[in-house]
Amino acid sequence: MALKKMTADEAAKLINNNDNVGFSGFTHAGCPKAVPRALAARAEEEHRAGREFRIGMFTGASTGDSIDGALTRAQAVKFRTPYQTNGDMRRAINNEEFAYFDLHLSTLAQDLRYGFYGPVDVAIIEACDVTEDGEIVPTVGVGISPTICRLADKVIVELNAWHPRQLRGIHDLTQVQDPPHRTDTGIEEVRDRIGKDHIKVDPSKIVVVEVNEPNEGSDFAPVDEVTRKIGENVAAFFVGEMKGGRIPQSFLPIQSGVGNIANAVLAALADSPDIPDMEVYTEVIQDAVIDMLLSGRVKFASGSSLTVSNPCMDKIYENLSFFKERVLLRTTEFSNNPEVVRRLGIIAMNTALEADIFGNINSTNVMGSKIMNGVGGSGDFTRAAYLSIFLSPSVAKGGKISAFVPMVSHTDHSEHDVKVIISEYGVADLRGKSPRERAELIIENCAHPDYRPLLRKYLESGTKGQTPVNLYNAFAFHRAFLETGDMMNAEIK
Ligand code: 0RQ
Repeated sequence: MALKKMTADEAAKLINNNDNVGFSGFTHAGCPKAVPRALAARAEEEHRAGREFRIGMFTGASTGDSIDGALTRAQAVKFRTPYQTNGDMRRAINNEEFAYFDLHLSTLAQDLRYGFYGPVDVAIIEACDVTEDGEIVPTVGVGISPTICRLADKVIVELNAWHPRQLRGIHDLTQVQDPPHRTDTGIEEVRDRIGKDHIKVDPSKIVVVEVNEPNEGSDFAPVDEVTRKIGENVAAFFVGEMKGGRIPQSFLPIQSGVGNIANAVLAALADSPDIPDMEVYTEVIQDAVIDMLLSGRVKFASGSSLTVSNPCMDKIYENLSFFKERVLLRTTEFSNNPEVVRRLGIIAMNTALEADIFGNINSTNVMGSKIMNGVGGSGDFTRAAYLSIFLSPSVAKGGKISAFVPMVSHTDHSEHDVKVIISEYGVADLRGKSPRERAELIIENCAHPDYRPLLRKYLESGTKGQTPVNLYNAFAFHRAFLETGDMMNAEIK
């Protein structure tokens, strides 16, 4: 049976007001573009005609501007989950224009199958190939695609000729069984394959929209003095751990979060002669990992997306057979699966917005109330990791914000999950330490020297007890920033 073909505008008409829509991809990678933009235009048209038009949105993680940006600007969003990074969407969420709920990324696909968030009416999937019998081959980001294809009544395939058909074979696509029938994942090594190279969908549910559009990827900021120093501190810490016999000589697979700091840390690991060639088991495979695969420093990388700049994407496509032997793209429920993370002994490295002196981490909410991006996969990895490490520059906004505060204004990862914190000043190894000992290490080794006296004063003001907090002063830093624009003006009484 020939698959139904239509334009993006026609496909957008298949989506109704109040529908819940699932989007393929993970970060900008693997996301559809033309159909969501057409959907945004449709929403605007409906609004002009005086009709309601808003949809619920399920994604793998953040998306490209054609999804989160365009639909936000068209006021077409009813709710959105999980991670997002789009400036317009972030502003709208913080302006309470629609409901946003933040989830650990590995849980969304199963929660959708459990029916926790209502139906998935339509799935929009970017693909490099689709066959008449309903085999869909995603492009470079997977996310929750197999689950939304299974649950949705309609599957709109955005067939993007910018991505070569030969990508088939780079994916490992399957879904876990739901309780009470779940077994173990079967992933015992980073490179283990347990699924198929395509998603199988009843072809009568599929409509195809043919496009040819580049990825919406952006470049990474160049490594600066602070991120370079954080990277060097991470590398030196790993070397010490190997010498001390706490990390095996063959090393362990690493996970690194998204963003500039994560990219800089990987570059530092690549440059360290004392760290052996490694494997990566992570969610986003960024530019630094591609360079490390080419140089041989990374032997194999498993992730949910190739979140790379377009020049880096060109490098991959020029040498695709090389990368297909060394890269696997999985659904998020496998790339971020805590069972696998604990079994493989993954070293997890994620970035904090702020940490408190006892080791609690805020990765998501600026000053407690304004969402930045979301928890992403950091929690999937952190609690189950062999070693969970949080990275942060000691200050933000030109020194007016200290990343190390008396008490975090929002908690994503608790002191019970966080083993090591690293800034450009040094390493706080929190393993086996009491809250007071942790505070001393974080203040002396990680905080910016200008903030150390204030933090010490806070610690001295704390009540006697297991965790020496002072509830009267706990938010003195945040209060000073809100009132004067500078945490240095904090008053500790
Ligand atoms: O803003 O550029 O406007 O100055 O936050 O900070 O230092 O460039 O770091 O790009 O690595 O992002 C935590 C946001 C860090 C990210 C976060 C401001 C700072 C700057 C970015 P400006 P940097 P990064 C994988 C794992 C949570 C989820 C996670 C993140 C901007 O890493 O979203 O780990 N992590 N997921 O100035 C106010 C503070 C601040 C602050 C920094 N305390 N208060 N602003 N900034 N600290 C992801 C996935 O799952 C896909």
